Amino acid sequence: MPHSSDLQALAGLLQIPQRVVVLTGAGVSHESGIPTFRGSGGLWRHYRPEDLATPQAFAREPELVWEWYHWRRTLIAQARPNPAHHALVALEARSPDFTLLTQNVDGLHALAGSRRLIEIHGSIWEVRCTVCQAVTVERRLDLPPLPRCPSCGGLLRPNVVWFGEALDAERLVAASEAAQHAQVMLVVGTSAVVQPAASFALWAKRAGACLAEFNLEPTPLTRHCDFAFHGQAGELLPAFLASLASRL
Ligand code: BJW
Ligand code: ZN
Repeated sequence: MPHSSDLQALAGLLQIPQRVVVLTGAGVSHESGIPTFRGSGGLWRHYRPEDLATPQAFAREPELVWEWYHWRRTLIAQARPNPAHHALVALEARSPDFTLLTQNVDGLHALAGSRRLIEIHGSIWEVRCTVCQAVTVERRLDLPPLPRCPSCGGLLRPNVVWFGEALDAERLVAASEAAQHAQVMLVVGTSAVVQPAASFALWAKRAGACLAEFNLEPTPLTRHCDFAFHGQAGELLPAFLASLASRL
């Protein structure tokens, strides 16, 4: 089925209250100066994911993995939410039933003011003890190269989900339920290749949702979408919100 790129038509659908779910990825934070993972300038072009984002890599070379996370934490600490993050806050405010599922670990959705938010891959601002499993918020940037747990002395790790690791069970259930009950699902700035996140959109579609993608380029999900908009999320989403507002 060919998809539409008519923002007004998508805005028209939301004139009637709908259960809205949004799935975001690294593309949403790109305009805040945070590199994406894949594609030109993506993090994976310089580092192999299996070297950095797996439990095996951390067991083998925790210094290297922490070095990467110290660098990213410093970069993200300087970043501010962009118009795409703000547009999603505005969409939440006008939607009676709204859930934002993000793969991003940077915390920018929360900083922008999103509240009905599930960070399915965790947060770069939390650490977890590899021994006692305690999770704590840690925003200091001057951590030692290999930070240790203040309670038990165990090695700390970023509280994020690496390849081969299970998503937090509660978040996974909440995200799956939201996806399966969505009437409209917006998929923004994700390459839609990492599971299970990419499948949330397909489950929503299978359960009858209208699927709309906002991305610089087509993804494996595009052919399943009812709407596909190509461009910068920071321009497309505010334009979409403006279309909604002009219909009030
Ligand atoms: C713009 C833009 C602009 C740019 N405007 N757009 C089934 C089949 C095959 C494999 C698997 C499977 N199930 C599980 C797997 C394995 C694996 C997986 O998916 N592998 C695939 C790569 C093949 N999945 C897992 O391992 C997951 N775990 C799991 O399933 O566990 C099962 C299990 C059960 C029980 C016990 C044990 C295990 C976990 C996945 C964790 C992913 N982790 C990372 C790192 C997080 C921490 C960190 O950030 O440091 O998450 S990897 C990385 O990819 C990160 C991201 O969240 C994730 C997705 O990337 P994203 O967000 O899509 O970014 P990009 O860069 O890929 O795309 C950016 C997009 O934006 C592009 O499309 C651009 O065009 C666009 N863009 N600028 C609009 N301005
Ligand atoms: Zn501990």
